[in-house]
Amino acid sequence: MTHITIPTTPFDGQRPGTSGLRKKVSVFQQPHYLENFVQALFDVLPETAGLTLVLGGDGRYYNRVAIQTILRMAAAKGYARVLVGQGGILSTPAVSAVIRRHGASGGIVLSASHNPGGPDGDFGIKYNVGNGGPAPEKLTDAVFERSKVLTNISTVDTADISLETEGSQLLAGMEVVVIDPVADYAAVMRELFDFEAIRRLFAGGFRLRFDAMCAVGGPYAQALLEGELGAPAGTVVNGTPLEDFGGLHPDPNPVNAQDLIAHLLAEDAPDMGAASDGDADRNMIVGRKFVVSPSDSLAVIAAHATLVPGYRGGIAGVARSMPTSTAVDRVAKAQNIPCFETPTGWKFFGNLMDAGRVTLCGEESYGTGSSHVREKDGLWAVLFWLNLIAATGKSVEALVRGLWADYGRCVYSRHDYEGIATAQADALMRELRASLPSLAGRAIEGLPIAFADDFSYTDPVDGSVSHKQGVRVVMEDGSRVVFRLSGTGTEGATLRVYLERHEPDIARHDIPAQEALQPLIALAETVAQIRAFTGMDRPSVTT
Ligand code: G16
Repeated sequence: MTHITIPTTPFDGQRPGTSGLRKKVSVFQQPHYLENFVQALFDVLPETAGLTLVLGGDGRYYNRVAIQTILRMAAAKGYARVLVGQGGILSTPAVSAVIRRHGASGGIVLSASHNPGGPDGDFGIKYNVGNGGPAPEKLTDAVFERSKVLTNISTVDTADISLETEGSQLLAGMEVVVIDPVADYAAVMRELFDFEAIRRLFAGGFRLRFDAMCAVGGPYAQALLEGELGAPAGTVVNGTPLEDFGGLHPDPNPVNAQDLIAHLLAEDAPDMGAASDGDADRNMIVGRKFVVSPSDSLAVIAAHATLVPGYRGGIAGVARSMPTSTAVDRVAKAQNIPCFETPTGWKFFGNLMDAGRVTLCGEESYGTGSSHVREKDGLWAVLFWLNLIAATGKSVEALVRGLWADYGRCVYSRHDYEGIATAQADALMRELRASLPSLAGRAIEGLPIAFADDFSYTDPVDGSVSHKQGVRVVMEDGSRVVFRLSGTGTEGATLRVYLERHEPDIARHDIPAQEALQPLIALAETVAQIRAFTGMDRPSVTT
């Protein structure tokens, strides 16, 4: 074995987005592409020698190749120890749990989250810091700057090592510990939830269908739900992680998890349905013939948190991303706890959690979580719902209707326009931003506009400021439309239009969302000229 230095030339555009660097697999397969990013990361980390790194991914195509490459580079960099999930597998929340429980200096997650996988799909890499959460912008910016100028990659000349059996081995003097991907995560879940009550729920005949979408959530759901909590075999479907996710698009929403929705609409539907995404940090909750919006899910969890052992002492506060509905704000107000509105991106919650200011947080993009780790956590949300159902004896639908009865319904929808030429998407946002000063005080499509702005956020903990985090047009009654471009796509640009209107009248809670939101939809078209800029006359995905 020898240490080797490989000359390289920087690649364009290795700027990590909201969740690290995500690109087509074919981009990552270019010689030295992955190595460039990893070297840039290792170069800017303040310390690596003698430390412990966590490494794992969602099992998608290229995961195994990338893991061997990173192990060799970590050895060259002088890490003392790398904890790798068996078979290279670790879900994103599990990486966070392992970093925290083992006091590791950080971890590398290999995933493109909910983006499709396989040789023609996407791959991704991101770094999580010592608190278990995604790297802050300061660090990802430094990685990007470094990636533009680095000229050498340091690695070692060794063969691949086996990741199939748990245990310790040496790689060029560095210890590689292959760990059970589920154990640490399961231990955290046992500390939070009333497993006895959930066991009784299943023993009493409660039926759950958990669709892991052939992604990394499967082994976790199988071990906990079927293995430990007594859910019948077959509760977890699509439970084996496949390199191409079996051709599924592992994004747990009603459009991509159609099969789950069909089962929950059927006459013999189970009591509850749930799905998780590629790296198991997102979740969707479905009742019998009843789909729960992620914003409502967060609000229900917050409203009943003290029924769950890990939260019995109360919650310090809640946080949601700006485009997420204000349902949780209403719960927080009633409980007299703070509610923070952050930009989109899980990393913004980390500071608030580390400072003890929030316990629960969530996003409209099917992410919910708490301070037990520093990532959103799909299975955690499912266990939370199971615990609430066990504790209250109420169905999924009854819990949501209870929320609406107490606080009114925040009618909500997101319209996505995918695959827009980047120049067109940028032009749309530019024009929209330019028009903002003229919107306040006007009525458009019969809706009086109170204000329109581009969301800025000052982190209450470290004072850092993030600008241009999404355009919002807010009506006098508080209903609103938000526009932003996705930070997670790999093809062209995606425009997201978020629509929200509060409906206090219980008699109107069953009006379909698209109908209830029609005036806001019309306003969105008028102010942003979506058709003209995108050439599309309807969204590609409506959730
Ligand atoms: C990532 C972040 C989330 C964020 C989402 C936004 O999700 O972790 O916090 O809400 O991106 O996606 P977009 O920019 O496309 O709207 P994930 O699950 O892809 O890591």
